[in-house]
Amino acid sequence: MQKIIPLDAVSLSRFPSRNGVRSGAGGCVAGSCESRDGASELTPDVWNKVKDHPCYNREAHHFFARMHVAVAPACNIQCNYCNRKYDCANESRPGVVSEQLTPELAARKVLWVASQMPQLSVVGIAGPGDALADPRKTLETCERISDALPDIKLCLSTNGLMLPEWVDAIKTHAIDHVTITINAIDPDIAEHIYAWVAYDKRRLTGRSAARLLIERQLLGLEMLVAAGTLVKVNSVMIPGINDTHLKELNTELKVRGVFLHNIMPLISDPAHGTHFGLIGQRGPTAAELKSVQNDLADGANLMKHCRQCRADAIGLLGDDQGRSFGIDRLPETAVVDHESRRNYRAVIDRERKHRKNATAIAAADLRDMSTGDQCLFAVCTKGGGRINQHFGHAREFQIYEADRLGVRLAGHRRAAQYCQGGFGEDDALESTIALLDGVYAILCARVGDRPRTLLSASGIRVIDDYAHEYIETAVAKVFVEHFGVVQRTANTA
Ligand code: CLF
Ligand code: SF4
Repeated sequence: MQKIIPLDAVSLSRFPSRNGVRSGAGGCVAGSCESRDGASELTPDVWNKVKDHPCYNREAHHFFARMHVAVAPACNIQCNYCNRKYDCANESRPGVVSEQLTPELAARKVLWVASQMPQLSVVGIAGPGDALADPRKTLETCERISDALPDIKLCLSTNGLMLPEWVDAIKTHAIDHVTITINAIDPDIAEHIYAWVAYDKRRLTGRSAARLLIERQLLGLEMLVAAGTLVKVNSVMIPGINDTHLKELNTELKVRGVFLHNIMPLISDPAHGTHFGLIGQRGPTAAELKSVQNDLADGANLMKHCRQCRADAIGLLGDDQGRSFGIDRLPETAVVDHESRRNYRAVIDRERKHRKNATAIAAADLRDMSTGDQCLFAVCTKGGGRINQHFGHAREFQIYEADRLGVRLAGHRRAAQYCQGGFGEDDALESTIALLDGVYAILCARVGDRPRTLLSASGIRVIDDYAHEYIETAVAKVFVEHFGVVQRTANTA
């Protein structure tokens, strides 16, 4: 294997927001291999829109943060998986917020967060209801944010019912990214997902409600694509209801030019008070979700790094800092250091080039292998695309798959944190072991003796030799080493 010289990790959490700038990695050559995330496959206009968007570009999610402002409480449909009355500060799922904002407060809060967090690149309006049920608040918020911070990308999420009426306004307000939640394009399936749809002063139920919603969603989607807006479609995977329909949906979305399709597992718990929670409708297992994603490999491009965020989430995906920015602490004024924001982007540009180079070298090593096998790896990371988190601090594991075609992000699995400040929580460890079913190895920056012993006893390798290395290169090294041993053993047998 060629030698990869690791450069200093970019410490995102310690990046100075106001004074001074860390110097980044330099002197590297961009690799030749581009993924769907890369500039080479996209027009300059589209690349400019997605380059720093943590949801639309999976590489960007290692470096850039999004912020949701909860200015849209109303909704015009009722999904059977939604209950906006329930709020728990620890709960991460769409529709949940701890505070609602006026457009004026939302814009002030964005300035405050941007003054503290140079990683902030996108502001999204994702509820807690529907962003277009009362579009005046959504559009006024966007206007205020654009005026105050022109380098922020705007994003919104909608059920699509009112979309056709607002495509022109979305364009005028420079909202380049729109997510539509479409769970089915067959009314016979969709009628089991929606309790009612309110449109034109009427409340529809059953099949006619589902048909109207689907018509409006697809019309809005086509209009947005024609207008040059990037469209992502979220679909909630509901076993026994729409799981076998997702392939047909994905094919339709590809034909209609969506940029990404995000299959989200149903979150269902009776405590949330949703219809599905109360009737015991289960969500898919990680294996079921992966199986559907594998089945869609030739369709519309899939997003696999979604964290099903709250409607008031702030920060890197998977590391919600929303509680640090409560409205009760909102300052009267906040000064954004624009130079610091520009410097952060320059550092990240250099880091990305170096990472791309290292990843290309690792990919070349994998291509030389003769195995057709694939392995799953669980990675502990705080961001920056590096293995830089202690096992005991992980509240989620990023799952990567490796084979001779490369190393790819396959999703994430949420976990209970093992380390409780001085002692380890054995129950959490037990649930983590169950959660990591099918995983070959965990890569982390450090790990304690007890978790190492118990994880190893359950058949999961625990590796902390690659602290602060790039995820893809470390995974590739372990994969090559593992199958090298397998190969040698077979040859000498
Ligand atoms: Fe927010 Fe959605 Fe924009 Fe992202 S979230 S409005 S596109 S800025 Fe992202 Fe969160 Fe998944 Fe949404 S991880 S739930 S896909
Ligand atoms: Fe809830 Fe969104 Fe469905 Fe409205 S569209 S019911 S806010 S999930």
